[in-house]
Amino acid sequence: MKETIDRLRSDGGERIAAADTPAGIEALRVALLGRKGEVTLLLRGLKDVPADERPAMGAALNRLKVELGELLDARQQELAGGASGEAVEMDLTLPGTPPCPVGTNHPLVSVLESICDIFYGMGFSRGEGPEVELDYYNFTALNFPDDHPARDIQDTFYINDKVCLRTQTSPVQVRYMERREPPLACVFPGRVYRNETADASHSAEFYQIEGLVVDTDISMADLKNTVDTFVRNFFGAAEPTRFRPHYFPFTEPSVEVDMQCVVCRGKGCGVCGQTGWLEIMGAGMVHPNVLKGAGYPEDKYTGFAFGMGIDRIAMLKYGIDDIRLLYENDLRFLNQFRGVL
Ligand code: 2U9
Repeated sequence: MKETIDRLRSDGGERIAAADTPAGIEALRVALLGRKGEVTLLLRGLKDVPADERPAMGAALNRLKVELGELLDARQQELAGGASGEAVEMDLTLPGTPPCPVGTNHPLVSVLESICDIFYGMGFSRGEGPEVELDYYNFTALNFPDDHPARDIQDTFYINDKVCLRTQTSPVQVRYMERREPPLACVFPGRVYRNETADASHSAEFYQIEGLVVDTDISMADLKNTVDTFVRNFFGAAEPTRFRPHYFPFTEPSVEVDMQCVVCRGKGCGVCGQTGWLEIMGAGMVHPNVLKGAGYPEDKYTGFAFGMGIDRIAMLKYGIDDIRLLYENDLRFLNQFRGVL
């Protein structure tokens, strides 16, 4: 029996080392240690061993059983971890982990960047500033009279008496002028806040881009040319534009700018309210009080400024009929712009 035990030790060890799948190891465990396994049968045969040899044979057989069990466990673990570099049994028909979709810009950001690109092409640079702003920069420096309705608590989110969420990006331009001498040409994109109830065309937060050009001899003709160049580049066709007189505290004269309706080409439709025109921005010549407030010498410089809602421009270009879609982050909506913008 001693020889059988020795043979089983070396032979069993080799067979375990040669097994190359977890299922193969389980089959070996049954063949060696199972109810009818080779070691089990030897243990049962102990009764036929002479009584004086039985204790030593029993101990040797138990050691063999433990050794083979340990070898089986070690090989099983090796195969499960693939540590040996040998083939691991796996079910290739199981569905894989879906790849994490690559992120993409929000359509508002894409529109913002493509508007900026057009102005960079005309020599503008870009400025940004704080969203939490002093009442001074948001209103006073922009020539808002103390009792102007836009200062009303209805429209402005106040943090305290002197601090509010900016209602336009214009305060950034005042800060910009304070630190620079003309000539300057710069666009100022960013998020702004107004205390409004949300509906299809209003949101308490939205995106604006404003532009400012200050130099000697800047005129409304420069403004018109800049606006037309923007419209031609952004909307892709030479849509006519028109100026309508308007009032803003920070510009004089002030205008609202319309472009011919992109849907009906001026004939009148539901999108343009049958007028044939779409309002795209406000603009004007920078008010002398604003230039003076920035510390520029009186009568030396003139400038124009304009402002538009990026949401509105995106909605016009892509036929979006509800501004709230731009803030709900519904992937069914957002994914329509993947790879398009
Ligand atoms: C300075 C001087 C002048 C910026 C301007 C507008 C006209 C305008 C609105 C468009 C739609 C805001 O998003 S909106 O509601 N803006 O109509 N903004 S001129 O004029 C400035 C800005 C800064 C120092």
